[in-house]
Amino acid sequence: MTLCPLLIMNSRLRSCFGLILVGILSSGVARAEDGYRLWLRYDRIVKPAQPTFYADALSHIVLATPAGTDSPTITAARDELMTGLSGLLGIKADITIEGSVPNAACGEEGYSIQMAARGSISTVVITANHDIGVLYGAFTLLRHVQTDGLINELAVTETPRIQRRILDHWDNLNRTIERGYAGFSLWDWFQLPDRIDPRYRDYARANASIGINGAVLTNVNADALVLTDPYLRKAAALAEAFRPYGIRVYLTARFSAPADVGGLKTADPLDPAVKAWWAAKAEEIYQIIPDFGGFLVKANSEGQPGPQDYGRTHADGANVLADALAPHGGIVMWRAFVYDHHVPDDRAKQAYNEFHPLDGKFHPNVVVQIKNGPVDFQPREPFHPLFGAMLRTPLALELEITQEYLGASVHLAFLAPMWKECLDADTFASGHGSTVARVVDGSVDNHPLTAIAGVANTGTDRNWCGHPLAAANWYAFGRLAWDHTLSADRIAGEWTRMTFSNDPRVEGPIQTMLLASREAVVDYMTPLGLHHLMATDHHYGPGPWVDNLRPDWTPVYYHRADERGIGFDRSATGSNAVGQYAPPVAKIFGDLATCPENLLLWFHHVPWDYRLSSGRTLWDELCLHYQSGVERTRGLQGTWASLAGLIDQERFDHVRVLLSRQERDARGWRDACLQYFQTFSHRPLPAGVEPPEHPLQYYKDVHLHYVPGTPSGL
Ligand code: GCW
Repeated sequence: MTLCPLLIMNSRLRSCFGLILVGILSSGVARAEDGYRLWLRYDRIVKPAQPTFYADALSHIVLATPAGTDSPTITAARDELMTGLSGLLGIKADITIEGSVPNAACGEEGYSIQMAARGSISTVVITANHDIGVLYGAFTLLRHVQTDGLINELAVTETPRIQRRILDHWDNLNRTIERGYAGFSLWDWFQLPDRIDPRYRDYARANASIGINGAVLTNVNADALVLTDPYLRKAAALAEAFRPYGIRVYLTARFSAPADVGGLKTADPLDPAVKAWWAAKAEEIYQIIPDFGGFLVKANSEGQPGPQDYGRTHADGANVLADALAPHGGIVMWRAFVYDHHVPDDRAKQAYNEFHPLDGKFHPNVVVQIKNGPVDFQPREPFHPLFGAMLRTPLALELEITQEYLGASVHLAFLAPMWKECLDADTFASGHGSTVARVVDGSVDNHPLTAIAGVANTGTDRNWCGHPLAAANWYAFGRLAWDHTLSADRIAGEWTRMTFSNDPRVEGPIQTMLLASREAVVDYMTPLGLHHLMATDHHYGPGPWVDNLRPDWTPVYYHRADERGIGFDRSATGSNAVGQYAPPVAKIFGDLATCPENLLLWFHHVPWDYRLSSGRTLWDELCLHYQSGVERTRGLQGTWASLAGLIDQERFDHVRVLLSRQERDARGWRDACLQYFQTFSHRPLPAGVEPPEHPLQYYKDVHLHYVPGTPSGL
């Protein structure tokens, strides 16, 4: 028999050892906040709102479905509740599974949470028609406790507004991630399907906690290899790890796959052999992954193959894949982000020009996936005109969670306010009130298939998203995908409480920082509707002078600064991109007097001395916006500094360093852009704008090497 070493020590030694142990446990090592737990930290709530009530009600929980039986998903719900409640409140809950009658109000994925008295025992009952609803209900209950909500007021029945809530991973099979700033791909393709990294389960848990129910595993700049048997088996292993959490896998389909890996001579979608190849491929995939979600396709864009290579349309291409998937219940998400080798008169018009004529021509299991704005995920864009122009086609909204154009994982930019701007925009597709959100959730045109996608910001970094505050964007995407009516404010508050603390001294300042951050980025990068001013390839720093690429890849094409003024004339006298919007919208955007100032230079070429609503000239206002962007980053630093001692040192230091780099970068953007634009405006910087630190040439000479996420690696 071996005696525990602690027992054979004398009592003095024992207490000394005990002290050391306590010391270690309470030191940074044992309590490190490395961000791995994301918003699912279940640390003890110091002063719960209703301690005795909690203890009473949450000690008995019933999970009820019509089937009334256990399953991996119900087990996941029970495990999460046990872990969560014991961590948050020290409660060991008694959780039972019961049968229930179907509840139409809960739909396919929804749930109802009610308090019920069972004899003298008060109980929380989570009811759903399917197991996944119970899991979502469990996460809602935990969020309520974690954010210190009043549990006796908890009576919720909820269903998601959009059916397919998907993360698009731009992950390559070699584990690099296009526009990924948080390490390498989570998917260890080489070791799959043998090794199931425990992280896969934590990834699925985090997604389920915010209602995400799909993951496209691979980059839209696709490798056809993923459609071959060995890779399908790897994808199947991931699907199995995610399944209890309600997450289906999808893959990107390279349009030339029938030729690339199928041995055919063509990928012409109307060729019978090609049709047969896709049908057989779908059959094979569903043998291996029975609940496979479908394909995401980027075709005839940025060098990707597509149906136009054979003189066919996007609809011809999408439909051949859709027909192959239809017998198995799969869908095609066909992207409208098209960027072909012809230089258009206005790049912002291209997607509409190609897709609007195809409205009504797609098969029912195709959804056309459209970025929020017509150019490319810029810090501010107007909503994409296609949302108002394809009533006969289900349309998915594609958002970019990863901060390709908003400072990567170095800058703080909370994106919920930006996404709300798009979701709440009125397209007038079918009269007033046809917001982008209502087009996407199907309520404007009654489409049964609805979807929303977010380009993921996850990677192998310990904290998942690189910047300790960037997970707020992953969280916000899931919450808005579930319910687009939630406010950015509420989402910021929830995330902060769960990720940091319910202490108002912490919650308030972080929430304020989050909400202010995106506008700060707009101000120091692309104020007043400017866009696409970034350096080539890595898209991190400023490059407004770049003019040596094909025209519509260059900033000069977009800002059009000259001696007269600045901005892209997209009004009726210019490219008439405004004509792609419904008349009431076109009227507002198309008129310099009514165009919102924050989109002014998107739609108009404006003289330098044009007076804005402030009474200042355009030049002065532009300069002051850049200056204000810098000042806002200083504001973020100041607010963060006030949290010293209130949050853990690890995250505090990490964010502090990043905010200081953000302020330096903001100065760089301001000084580079203003000095460059000054070569056209010939006007002095107005009072209040700090003089540039270096001459223009200094900024032109900056060359950043090996910026993460850059496809060419330059
Ligand atoms: O924003 C651009 C990116 C490309 C990306 C492309 C797309 C995956 O710079 O890296 O490619 O959009 O959305 O297809």
